[in-house]
Amino acid sequence: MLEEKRKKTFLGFDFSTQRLKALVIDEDYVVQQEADVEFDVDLPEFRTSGGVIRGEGGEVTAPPLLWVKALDMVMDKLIVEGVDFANVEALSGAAQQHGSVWWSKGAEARLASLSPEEFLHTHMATAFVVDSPVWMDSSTSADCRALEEAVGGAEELARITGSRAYERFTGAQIRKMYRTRRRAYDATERISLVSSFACSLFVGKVAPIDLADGSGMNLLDIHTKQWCAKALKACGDDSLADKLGAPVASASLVGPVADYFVQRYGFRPACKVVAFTGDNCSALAGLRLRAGSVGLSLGTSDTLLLGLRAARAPAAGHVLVAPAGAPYMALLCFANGSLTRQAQRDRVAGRSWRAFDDLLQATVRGNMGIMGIYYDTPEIVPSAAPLRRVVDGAGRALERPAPQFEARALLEGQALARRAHADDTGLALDKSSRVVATGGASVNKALLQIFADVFNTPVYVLDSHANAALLGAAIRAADVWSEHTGIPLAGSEPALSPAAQPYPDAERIYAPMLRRYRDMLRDIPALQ
Ligand code: XUL
Repeated sequence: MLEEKRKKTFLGFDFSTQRLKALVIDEDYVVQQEADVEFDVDLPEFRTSGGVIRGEGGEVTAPPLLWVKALDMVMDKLIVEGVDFANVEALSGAAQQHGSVWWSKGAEARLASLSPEEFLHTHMATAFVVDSPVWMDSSTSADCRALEEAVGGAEELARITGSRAYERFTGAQIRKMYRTRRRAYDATERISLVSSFACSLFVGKVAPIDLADGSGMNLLDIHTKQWCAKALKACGDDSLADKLGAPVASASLVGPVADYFVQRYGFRPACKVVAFTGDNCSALAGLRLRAGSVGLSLGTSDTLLLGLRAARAPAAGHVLVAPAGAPYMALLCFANGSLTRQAQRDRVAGRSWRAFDDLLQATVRGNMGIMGIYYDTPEIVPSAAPLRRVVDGAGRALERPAPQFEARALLEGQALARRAHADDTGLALDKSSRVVATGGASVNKALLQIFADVFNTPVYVLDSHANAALLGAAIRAADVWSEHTGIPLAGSEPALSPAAQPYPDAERIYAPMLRRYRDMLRDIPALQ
């Protein structure tokens, strides 16, 4: 009786670039407690800046022991917040994508025999062979080209793994280690992603890589859901498959929590650990996006998360196995987001969003055919050098467009770009589709109206200023636990407010513009 009445909670972690965050939700998915550790500030002995260490030639790494020590700290902070770990039914986590953790020989045995008297970081002090290359690393261009060539070209690699070769992806990072630091490669017992590494600490063994985060490596065949033999061969030797271990579905239970956590923090031995995944994958779960829905994070850069029914080979961006909600997902990162919007606002409207809004209101939707591309910084999707180009309805370049036309050309151009590239990944919008906007610029009503019209889909905003990846981690723990135990949870949908509805003539105005925008994109020089 007492057992049944016990409060059920679920714990989520997010090992992000600059901090480790943790949060507890209850059965209704309402947030109960939160805690976080900021790496630079709380763990200054690791001498990171923004959570990373920058080296020569684009190398960016982080010491894995920093993340272990941060976990010791965040657990203590959760206790201070009043968390009773005996109520946690299941836990899971998210982590920055692509980073790799190189476990030394004997590390797995050490994970299995942790003494609850000691901090985790005391046990794990010698568990890692090298610092972890992270997603900001750009030192592997040569390895990317070699990997593409080995599997039959960039397009073939994208068809198999969901992405062309990218510097930060783990395959190229492993290849570089194998090529330039063979002794470190040979001394490595297992290679984890940051997500599966973090999960390993909780289960007391090297946890499997999940299929969603595993799709960010350029090594996984996203159709067969097995490692791609050709890609493995191009990046390491015969031991690589064993070093990686077999990938598992993201919704897998990977074990009960290790005895260390039972003894030290009072978890129940039955507490379940759900495979950890990448932060963007976790955000898809946190926003509860289904196939045909769009998560739109409007920040320094704009990131699109798309729920997909089927995988297509994108020329730009990434298709991943989805962790929940849809079979596949796409991740598109547009470098020119809020900073570009601000810089252009300053130029045409003198630092004032109100003045910029007045300019917008002085134009009509569709901007009389005037369209623009504004890349203040090199663009990622599509790969292109900085550029500013504005054309009229007949496609002729305009040298000095009036400021009101520029204001609308900037925002409509950004929304058209997001739509064109989303369509290319196979996004199929239908009547149940919605765009869920998050991030700083999601307060900009005029921008959201343009997105609603260009996607011809209603736009919602998240009510609380929630961290979708962190929330997603706890929600995944709860969802998988519920599915596994057969005990239903009230589990609410995220609290969304309607922000913009498409006008009835949206399709008529923007469908032809989208075609013209694609013509315009074809003419821009690619970044070499
Ligand atoms: C995605 C990527 C970043 C990291 C940030 O491809 O590299 O968004 O996941 O944590």
